[in-house]
Amino acid sequence: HPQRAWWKESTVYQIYPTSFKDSNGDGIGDIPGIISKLDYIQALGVDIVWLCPIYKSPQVDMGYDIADYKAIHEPFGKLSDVDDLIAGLHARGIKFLMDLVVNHTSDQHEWFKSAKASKDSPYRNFYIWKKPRYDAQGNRHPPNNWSSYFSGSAWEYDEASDEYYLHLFATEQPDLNWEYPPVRAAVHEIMRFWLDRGVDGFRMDVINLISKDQNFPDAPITIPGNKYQHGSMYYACGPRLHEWLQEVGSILKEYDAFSVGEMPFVGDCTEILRSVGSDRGELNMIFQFEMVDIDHGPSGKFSPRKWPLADMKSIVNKWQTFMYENDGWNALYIENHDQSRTVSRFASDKPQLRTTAAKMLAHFIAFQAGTLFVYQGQELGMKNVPESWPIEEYRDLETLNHWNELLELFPNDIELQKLTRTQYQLKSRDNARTPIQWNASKHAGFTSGQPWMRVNDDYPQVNAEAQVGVKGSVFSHWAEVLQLRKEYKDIFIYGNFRLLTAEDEQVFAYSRAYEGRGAAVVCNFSDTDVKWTPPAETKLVEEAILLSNYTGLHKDSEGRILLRPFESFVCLHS
Ligand code: ISL
Ligand code: CA
Repeated sequence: HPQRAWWKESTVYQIYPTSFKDSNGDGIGDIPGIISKLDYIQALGVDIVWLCPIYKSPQVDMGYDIADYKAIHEPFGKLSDVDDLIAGLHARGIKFLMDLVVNHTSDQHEWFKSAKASKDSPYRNFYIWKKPRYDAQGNRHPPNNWSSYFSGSAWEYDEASDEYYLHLFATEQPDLNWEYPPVRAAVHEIMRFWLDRGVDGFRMDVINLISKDQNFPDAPITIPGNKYQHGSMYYACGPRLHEWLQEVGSILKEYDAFSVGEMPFVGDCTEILRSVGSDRGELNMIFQFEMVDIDHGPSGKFSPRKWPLADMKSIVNKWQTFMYENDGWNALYIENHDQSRTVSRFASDKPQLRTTAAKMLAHFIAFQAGTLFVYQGQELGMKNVPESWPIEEYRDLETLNHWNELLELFPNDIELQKLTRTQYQLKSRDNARTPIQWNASKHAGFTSGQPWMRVNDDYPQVNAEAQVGVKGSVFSHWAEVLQLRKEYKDIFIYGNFRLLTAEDEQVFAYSRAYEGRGAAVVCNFSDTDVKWTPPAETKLVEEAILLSNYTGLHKDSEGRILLRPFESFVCLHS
């Protein structure tokens, strides 16, 4: 069995501060707003709260561009508000995680301003600078062909010094040079600053990208026709990652702090185990991306892919089994501020099916082995933005840069533009960033002013007030799910994982077991009735059902289970 640990038994609630609750009518969510909703958070039954970045920032990438690691973004509040928040959470027995973004800073950070101002600056080496390349005609080019994740080249030319700096994300997010020891010392110092202030741990942004191949080679052509190419093989889990994560890990250990690292672009469990293995002294767990990239097409996120359920099964099975057998640990998530709403993306958001689908997806993710992450609004079954919204309602630079690039490259391809718009409505990060719907009043009670981003049109029907304490609501169901994870923690936290039907294209079923006691989780991922035969050794009876999104268990004379649209239940078995 896996070793026991408090952080394995925890559920984390993720808050996107800008869209959670506005307390002063400026249309932007803030820390006092969060404090006013602590009872709501407690009612859900979570153990940890993670806040997306609240540091001082020009907000080019919604706070993932930090200008000062020890100051708070003014519209969010003051340092003393953070102290109050921590106190309010701790009083309720809830821990607090900060989002730490240290692969890059904002270009408005004092370090970068100084680095850019002069090649002799003591901060010049805090960032990654390279000479231009020139072709035979004498034209200037970036040092290599790497693309930025937010369109265009990953390099930006600096006229004054005749050098380029690296930015894997936006131009305004220069990458830090972790090879330079003072950078690491500065990161360690920032960690201690927050840990000493009472923070219980960190979610570490794109932490597997910090070590780059120092030869900075050109990336192979994976998307033909594109000027710039994905270079992740030269910096995702790069040469010195583990050395540096062990330094970070030793600080975390000193404070018994929680850590989850975000690690895109790796599907190799063995590589990930080096960061999360219990004997490694690095991180507790990481966010892998295989599951949430399942519908990304051949030319990236905004190209379509029809995904078979079998793919999702093999991804889940792979991570579940591997971490169990190798003493690692999983982070479980299907939604966050970078992913769209799963009722819309993986099930159905039709008004008559949304509630049922949201509960099915809750069972699907929550009873797997790992530490569970719930993203704000997921507990209400919030859905993607309506199809009818024009592009002007979108706010995220990823989508907007992509759209502008598309218009530039294919100004007359109306079909491609239409198709891409459909893809935004399905997968854009904006879908997860609409304000939380608190009640049926104007702007869903999120703000008394004008919200920074339009509230989803369905708020009169879908909102917290209509769900908290209401039997049968998505919120109440999630609360029961979290309760069950605690009540049956031997099974759901420490038990093994077994996929029950590898082939079936409609039903995702798995079983968790611990010393002879087990539970099956059965999920109909389709909007139609399905007949499903459980494996012979897995006896499922109505009396042993712990939780269901329908009532009763329908069987036919041959013992097949008749699952209704998106029906899902959790059932004890011996
Ligand atoms: O959301 C993505 C693009 O579709 C991902 O590639 C995302 O950029 C990647 O997961 C890294 O995300 C994190 O770092 C980014 C920030 O924009 C995201 O919000 C953050 O979660 C840069 O700091
Ligand atoms: Ca505000």
